[in-house]
Amino acid sequence: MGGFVDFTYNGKRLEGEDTPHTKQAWAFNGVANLSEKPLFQAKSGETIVIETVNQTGWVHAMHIHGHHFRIISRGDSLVDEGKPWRDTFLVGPEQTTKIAFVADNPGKRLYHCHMLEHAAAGMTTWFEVI
Ligand SMILES: [Cu+2]
Repeated sequence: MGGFVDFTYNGKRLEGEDTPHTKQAWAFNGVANLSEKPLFQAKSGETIVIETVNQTGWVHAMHIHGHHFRIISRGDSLVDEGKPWRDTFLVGPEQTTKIAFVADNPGKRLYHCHMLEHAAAGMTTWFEVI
């Protein structure tokens, strides 16, 4: 939804005309919905920084399962928003936000947009803490 870019869904590269059939319109790093491999793997206790670059014209409510995080920057600004632990953050159109957390809850965890129509349409990925 940021202008058509190539992305894959279920291991297949989608063309623009595939969208009505697959109902996939969003992607993380070029992959719509759950990929076979995790977005990343972390060792338990490892500090993780996720930089989310929103290359769309929409606001998204990014949500992580199994962990709480702090927002460490939005755009070029370091932030301290006073509510240090979160499980969801808003990322604005064309905005970059960095979050950090300690991956201390082993398992397979979702990272997705909490606007559930976006999540169902591709904006869902996962990571693994081992
Ligand atoms: Cu969204």
